[in-house]
Amino acid sequence: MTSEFFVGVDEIRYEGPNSDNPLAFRWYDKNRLVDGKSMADHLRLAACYWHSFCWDGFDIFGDGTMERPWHPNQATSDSPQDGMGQARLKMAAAFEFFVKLGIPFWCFHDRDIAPEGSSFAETTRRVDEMVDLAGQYQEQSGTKLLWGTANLFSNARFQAGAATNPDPEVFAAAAGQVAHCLEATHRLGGENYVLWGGREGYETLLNTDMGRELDQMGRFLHMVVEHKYKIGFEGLILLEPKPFEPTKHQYDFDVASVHAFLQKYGLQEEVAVNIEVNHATLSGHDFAHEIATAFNAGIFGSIDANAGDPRLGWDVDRFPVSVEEMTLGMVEVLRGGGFTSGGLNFDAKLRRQSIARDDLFHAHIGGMDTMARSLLAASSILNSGDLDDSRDSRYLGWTTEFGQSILNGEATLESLRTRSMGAQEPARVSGRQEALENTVARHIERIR
Ligand code: XUL
Ligand code: CO
Repeated sequence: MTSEFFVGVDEIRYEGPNSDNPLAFRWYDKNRLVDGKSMADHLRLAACYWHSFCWDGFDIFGDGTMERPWHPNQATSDSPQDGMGQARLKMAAAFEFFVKLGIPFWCFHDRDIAPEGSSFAETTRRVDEMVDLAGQYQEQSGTKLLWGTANLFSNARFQAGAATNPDPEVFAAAAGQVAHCLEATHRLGGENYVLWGGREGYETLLNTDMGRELDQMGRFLHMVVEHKYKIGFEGLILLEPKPFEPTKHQYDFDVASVHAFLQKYGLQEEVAVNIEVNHATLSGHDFAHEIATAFNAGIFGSIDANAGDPRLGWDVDRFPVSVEEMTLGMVEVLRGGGFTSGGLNFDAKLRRQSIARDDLFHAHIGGMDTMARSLLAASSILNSGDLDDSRDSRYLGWTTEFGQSILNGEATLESLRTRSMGAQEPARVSGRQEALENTVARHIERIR
C-alpha cells in the first residue's frame, strides 16, 4: 500500500465546545443521541472526491496551486508516471482522508476515479479496476458510498448536452456511460445515484428546440429508472437542480421546475432531488425553501451542503459556515422526517490559497461542526414547539367547519360572496416575523 499523504494528522476526535484543538470536533459527536437517533445517522455526512482530490486549485485565470502529486503535471521521478498509477495514488490519499476524518460516506463521478482511455471499452475497464480497488478500501475502512454519478459534462462530446444533445449518437454514449456508472455504484453498495445536468440546457434559443430536448431528457430518465430495476439497484435516483453554470439556462433549474418535469414525464414516483445549497441561492431561493418545496412535492432525497458568497453570482462551493442558514434548512429536513437513503455531501472546495495538506481537514471539521450545531438547534426549535405552535395558530380558521367547507368543495364563489355581504371586515393579526427570528437566534445561542 502507498505511504501516508496527510502526515502529522491523526484521527479527528470529538473534544467538545471548549476544546481549542483546531484538529478536533467541537460539535460533531457521532454517537450523541438527538431525538433518539445518533448524530451520525441524522446527518449521514459525505466527502466528495472531485473537489478534494481531483481539483488542484486551478481556475479560469490561473494554474493549480495545491500539492496533488497524483496530477499528471505534478508527477516527479518517484511518483507514478501513468494515469492509472496516479489514480491509485489519489485513491489511497482519499481513503486515508476519509478514515482520519471519520466521515461515514463518500461520493464520486466515474471520471474522478479513473482517467479516460482511448475508447469507451477501455475507459469502462479502467473504471471497473478502480471500482474494485474502491470496494477493497470500503471494506477495510467501513466508509460507505452515499452516491455515484456519471460525469456527462467534461468531455468535449457533451458540448451540446448529453441526453438533450441534438445528435442521438451522443445520447447513446451518455446512456452507455450511465448504465455502467449505475452498475458501478450498485457494486459499491451506493445508497443513491445522482444525475446533475451540467450541459442539459442551452446557450441560445436561436439554435435550440426546447420541447424536443425536454422529451429526450424525459426518455433518458425513464431508461435510467428501467435500468435501476433491471440490475436490482434499490437506492434513489436523484436529479440535482441548478439554474445555470456552465450553460446559460439549465432545464433542472430548481426543485419546482424539476417537479414539473417529473410530473410531465410520469417520473414523480421514481425520481427525487439532490438539493445543493449554492444552487438554491443561485436560483434565487433560500436553501430552506428548496427543501420545503421538495418535501411538499414528495421528492426530497439528499443534500449537497456548501455555501455561496453573497457578492459572487457563481457557484463558489465554499464549505458551510453559517449555522443560521443551515439551521433553517435542518428545521425543514427534520420537519419532513429526515433522510432516508440521502445524506449531507460536502460538495465544497478549499479556497485556492489553502495549500497546506491539513487545510482539507480544517475545512471538513468546520463543515461537520456547522451541520452538527445546526441539527441540534433545529431539533431544539422543533421540540420546543415555538415555531410550530405559532404557525398552527395562524391557520386555526381553516380547521373550523367554515374553513373545511371551502377546502372540501362545499363552498362556491357564489356562496362566499353571499357570506361576505353580511360579514364584518376580517380581524388582522401580526405575522410576528421578528419575534420568530429572535426565537431561532435564542435556540442557536443556547444549544450545548
Ligand atoms: C456542480 C455540482 C456537481 C454535482 C455532481 O455544480 O454540484 O458536482 O453535485 O455532478
Ligand atoms: Co453538487
